[in-house]
Amino acid sequence: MRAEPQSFDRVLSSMCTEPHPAAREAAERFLATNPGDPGTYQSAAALEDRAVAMLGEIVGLEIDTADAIGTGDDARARGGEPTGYVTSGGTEANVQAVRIARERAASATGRPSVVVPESAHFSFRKAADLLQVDLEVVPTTADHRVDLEAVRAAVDEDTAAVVGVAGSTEYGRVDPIPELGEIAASVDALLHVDAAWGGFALPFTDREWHFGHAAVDTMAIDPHKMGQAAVPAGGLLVRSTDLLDELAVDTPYLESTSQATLTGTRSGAGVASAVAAMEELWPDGYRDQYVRSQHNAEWLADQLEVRGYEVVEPVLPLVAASIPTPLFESLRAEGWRLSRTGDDRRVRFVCMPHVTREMLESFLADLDRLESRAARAVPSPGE
Ligand code: 0PR
Repeated sequence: MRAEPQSFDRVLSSMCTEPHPAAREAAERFLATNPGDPGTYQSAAALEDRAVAMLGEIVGLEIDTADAIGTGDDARARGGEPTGYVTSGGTEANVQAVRIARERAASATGRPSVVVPESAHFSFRKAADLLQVDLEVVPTTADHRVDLEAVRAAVDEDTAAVVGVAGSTEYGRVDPIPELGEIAASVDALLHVDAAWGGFALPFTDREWHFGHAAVDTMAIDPHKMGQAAVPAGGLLVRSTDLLDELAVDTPYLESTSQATLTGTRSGAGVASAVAAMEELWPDGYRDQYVRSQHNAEWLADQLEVRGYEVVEPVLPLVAASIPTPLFESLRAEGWRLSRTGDDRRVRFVCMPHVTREMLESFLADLDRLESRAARAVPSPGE
């Protein structure tokens, strides 16, 4: 096999990044372990407890490590303790959160629904399909955050969960989480927060978004995005073990008694790399990275504005800008990895840790060169 992975030096569209060296090393070391079988792979399972405890610290959820997944009866007997597990990514965390809510719902019609903003990731569509729940998509306002009035109008006795996004995929926006919690509680629904991408940046902002700030029941936060862990390492955090138990199935021939994960065999590499990255970077390394990435995003936004492009200002390190399609295509042809929003085809620049100022300068130099070439190609009026 001679293929090489892509280099990150022109990647501006991805929510993944170069893993931290310690995370890469840990991933390699734990490649052949399976935390899905904690009775056999005990050190991987212990690392998962550690991962969940550290994620809990990041999202304001105090977790007794003994209560993390894999401990079966013990955890259940204690009940009510916050917990979670390392998922394959944000998709699994979101699917499982919807599954918890569906299991919990005492739906009047027998067909529970989940209210999501239009800014929600497409994984909620997968969840709705798989779990046969209705997805009620509500609009966002001009600032790309969920329209609270529309959420109030959408919830009813069939609502199993209300979803808020803390760091949206397309615009990096944070929904008003405490208000969504109140609306969810008013109809006895759960509140799920999707912080899959934003979760490792948000602790360093002044926004109210975490378990300690609001009535959050479940949350997605992915080490394999801003957390600088290797893929696959997502996170699902749950306010209490009785909620996680909604997912548990019995595992008769394993030494552990039940399993709440969606996948069975799963890589210990993601788990180990998540712990290694968080031990290296939480909190100072993540803070420094957030500050660097946010400055880069703001600098890029200014540079694009000066050049006359319409820019959606970065709240988190993600800039969206209107760049004409032919120019977008020329940039892609030069090797720049760019992608666009679904609605008005704005180019998204995700300022992940591998995105440096030098890289952005080199991008802008290409943009200017291609732009002036395009301008020269258009005959001026009267020619
Ligand atoms: N929630 C949010 C807010 C997300 O942005 C994403 C993924 C997910 C959930 C789903 O996470 P997983 O992809 O880990 O299951 N957002 C990116 C997207 O779909 C994922 C991505 C990552 C895309 C790397 C490209 C890429 O190179 O745009």
